Amino acid sequence: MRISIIYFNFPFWRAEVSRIALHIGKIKYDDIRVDRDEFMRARSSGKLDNGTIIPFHQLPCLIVDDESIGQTAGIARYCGKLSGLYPTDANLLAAKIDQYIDLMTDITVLTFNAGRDLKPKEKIIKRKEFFDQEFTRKFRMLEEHISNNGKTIITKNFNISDIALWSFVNWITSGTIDGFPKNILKKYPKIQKVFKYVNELPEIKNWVKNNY
Ligand SMILES: N[C@@H](CCC(=O)N[C@@H](CS)C(=O)NCC(=O)O)C(=O)O
Repeated sequence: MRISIIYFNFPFWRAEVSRIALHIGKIKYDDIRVDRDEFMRARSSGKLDNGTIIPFHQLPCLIVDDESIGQTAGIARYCGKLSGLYPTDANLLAAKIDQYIDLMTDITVLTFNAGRDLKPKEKIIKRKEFFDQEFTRKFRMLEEHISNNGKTIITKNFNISDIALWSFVNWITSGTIDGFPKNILKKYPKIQKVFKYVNELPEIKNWVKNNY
């Protein structure tokens, strides 16, 4: 079986969760990175320049043999199953994991859309307001529902949602999102602990060393 993950050449969580799951699971795959120009062509045609189909004209995209699969969460589940980081026979645990990945997807979409069509001055006001209100409301809910074990989102179970959260936190604390302060984690001790636990894993350190 030949696996590829297609995304841009940067470590955004939508692709990182699957790239890192496969890395941890020692599953061989092609880590294909496309530039913006090629993506813009694929966005309009639904195909990469070499003819690879990109369903829904969005990235990330997973290729298994000659089948193309879109959507971050579905790709992450597939890669998680191959890597032992997502259950294949525990439906309730699977649903618990899914809810966190889907929440991160919701917050991501809200973040990209906040103030999107406004002029720069109004945009920054809107984005600060978004951070203070809707983002904080959702992020608090995430904090509230994380386990108290100081390591993982779900008690006794390291899985793709922990990798997604680690990468998601890297993004929101990167200082690159308009209207977001850098010290976001201060008020979120449980999220901080999950981040720290994942950040210290040897496989993650190794990934960071080789890719960032
Ligand atoms: N629902 C999709 C959204 C993916 C998405 O929006 N990807 C961006 C790049 S990070 C993209 O392809 N945007 C172009 C578009 O939506 O047309 C997912 O969760 O994977």
